[in-house]
Amino acid sequence: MHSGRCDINKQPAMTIAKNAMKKIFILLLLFSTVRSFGENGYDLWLRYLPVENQNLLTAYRSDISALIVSGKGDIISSARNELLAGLSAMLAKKPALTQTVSVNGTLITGTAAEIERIYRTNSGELKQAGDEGFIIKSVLINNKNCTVITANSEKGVLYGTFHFLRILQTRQSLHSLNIISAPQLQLRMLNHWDNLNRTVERGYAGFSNWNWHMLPTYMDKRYRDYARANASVGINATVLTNVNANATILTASYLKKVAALADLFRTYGIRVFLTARFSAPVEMGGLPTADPLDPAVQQWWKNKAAEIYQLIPDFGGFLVKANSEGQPGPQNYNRTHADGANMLADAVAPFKGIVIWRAFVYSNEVPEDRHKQAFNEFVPLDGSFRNNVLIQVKNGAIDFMPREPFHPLFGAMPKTQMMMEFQLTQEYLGQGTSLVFLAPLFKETLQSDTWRNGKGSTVEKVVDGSLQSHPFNGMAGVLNIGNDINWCGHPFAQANWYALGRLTWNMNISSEQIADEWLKMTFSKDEHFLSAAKKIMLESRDIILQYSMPLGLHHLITYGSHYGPAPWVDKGARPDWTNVYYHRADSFGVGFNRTSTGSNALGQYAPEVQDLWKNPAACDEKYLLWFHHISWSQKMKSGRSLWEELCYQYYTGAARMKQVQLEWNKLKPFVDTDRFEQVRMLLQVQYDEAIWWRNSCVLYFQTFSGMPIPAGYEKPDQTLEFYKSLKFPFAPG
Ligand code: BDP
Repeated sequence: MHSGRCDINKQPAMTIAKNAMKKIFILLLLFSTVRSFGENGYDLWLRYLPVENQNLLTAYRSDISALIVSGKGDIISSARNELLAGLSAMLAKKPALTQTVSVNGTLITGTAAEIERIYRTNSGELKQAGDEGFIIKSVLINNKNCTVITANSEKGVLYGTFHFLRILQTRQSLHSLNIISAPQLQLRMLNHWDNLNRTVERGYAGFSNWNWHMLPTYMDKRYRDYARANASVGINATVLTNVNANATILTASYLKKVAALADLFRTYGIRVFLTARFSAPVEMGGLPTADPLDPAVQQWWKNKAAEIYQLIPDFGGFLVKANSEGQPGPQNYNRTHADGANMLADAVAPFKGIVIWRAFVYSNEVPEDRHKQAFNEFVPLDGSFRNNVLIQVKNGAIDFMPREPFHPLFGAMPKTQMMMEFQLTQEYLGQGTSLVFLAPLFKETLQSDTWRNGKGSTVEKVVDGSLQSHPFNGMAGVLNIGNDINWCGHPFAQANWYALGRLTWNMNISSEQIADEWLKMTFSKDEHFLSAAKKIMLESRDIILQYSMPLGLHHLITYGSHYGPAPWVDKGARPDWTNVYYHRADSFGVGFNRTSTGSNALGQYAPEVQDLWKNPAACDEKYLLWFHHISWSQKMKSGRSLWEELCYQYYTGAARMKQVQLEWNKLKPFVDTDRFEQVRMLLQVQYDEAIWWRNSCVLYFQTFSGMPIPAGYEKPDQTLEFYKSLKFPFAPG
């Protein structure tokens, strides 16, 4: 009998060393595919995990054996650092930096002008790449197989670099590359709703990323990583402060803090914007008025702009929420939105700044359907805004509901540049607890046909300016990050940040592709995992719609915090902050009649769109109760009555959530313990919330329908009174 130890001792030293190496390699492989510890999500989709497949690794190593990075600018430095970090980690080997092409597998990066001595880029391709796009090509130089990443600008090179790294991260071949990619939109922007005291309006991922108190001297590592993440998806602009603005950000000491962030972000091609509090000339300038037509007020803003540009030469400009939800604005002085926007636009124009003026306006003094107010206020102003003003419009006319028909303003102001505002933070979509992938929502809006210029006048074409030929365009996402270690709270919420960036670059990328890329880079490349996780993501928005606000119901949330169901809210500071205002349930039926016999908000759409939705029998059921007040006993397309259909939707949505939990549990072998557990627990919270939504809404609407919950459905285990009594005094956001 031999002991194991004796066995080992008998093996030749070489075999032992080989075996040990093998074991270490297998262990490394295991850790790299499914890291069982320390996976906190901080690295987002930029994890750069070592290439697991030996053949692929060998291929990649020979495809990238030497590296030339041409150029000395700050943005090129960022690209160089990223390439070195990414390649060293993924290939477990640092490629040699060189100046000339002498070996196969040389990767050459730099602007076309910088690398001209090595490679002459085709001028037609450069034209196609435009100001910020890039070219990635497999080419032959000095008879050596090389790859070139080039562009007209350093920014383009940076975006190309990230794209190249994404090719590796998603383990695609590096052979025969021939990519020319240019962004569809110029302004690819994030809006932070961050307050100076570090609370985040509608933020569910901790406190603000900006540590204003410690800036400008203390520069948190997160600032650079934030910039890297943005640049990796092409985001080039960020508004640092809440739209419910605080004038303090415009004081000299705070502007220095802003400048410190701007200096860093510039090295990643990101321009900084601020929100402007319209009453700042009064609050901090000591003027008696903020009237935009008052010369002293105009001068105050001009001076302020000059002061800002002195510190931040590439300052983007201002984002303004005016005369909305209590914010000051030009209407306080009987002036129009155009008067206000133009005054600020004139102040920043000499520095090439822009003003983004939000169309999210509604007044409780106007006894008009909230849906109609922005359109009513803005359409008459078409053509009266300066060239450097963009009107930022939310995807729908109410407020980021889980589903809204597209905002009627899209396409209705042909002489005005309009940009899209989406919400990444899940204010009405389960907040911090829920797994909801928003790309399908974004795409649904972008693909909607406004019919403003005949068939095919999609919102996408309004946004990219191709429909009404505007020279300037953009899209913004109200961000979902905070100082949580994984940035977004819910591990899957990062996907929405990623999705917004990818769509600002190219609105035609499918939700599926976005989910696929993100999952591969963030979780796992295993095919089984991918198809199951993708299914979860792609169905997630549909599921939450079903169990929270199906059939066009909207705004059923808790007063104030907006957390959870409360369709019964009938008192508030103003009628349009109650929920009965939106669902209008009564003993006859439910839904908001927005047709010509009701508020006629439908009349704000093009006739062809009206035709689609005006007749309840033909109206797509997903918008039915948005536009119509329907009888409880009305037959639906399914053959069920409206009441039965409503129950069906609520019960099906909740049941699908249970299914999601089961599907996720099967993915345990593919996910690191930390994130697997986090998602597992969150899905339990979400399932409980689905039941809570289902029960409260069914019980509440039953008080109007007077009809029983159809046979076969389990009865709610609590009473309506119980659900009404629930309080969440410290809900975040
Ligand atoms: C609503 C939010 C509110 C924001 C507002 C806005 O509830 O906190 O200030 O939008 O967009 O969705 O200005």
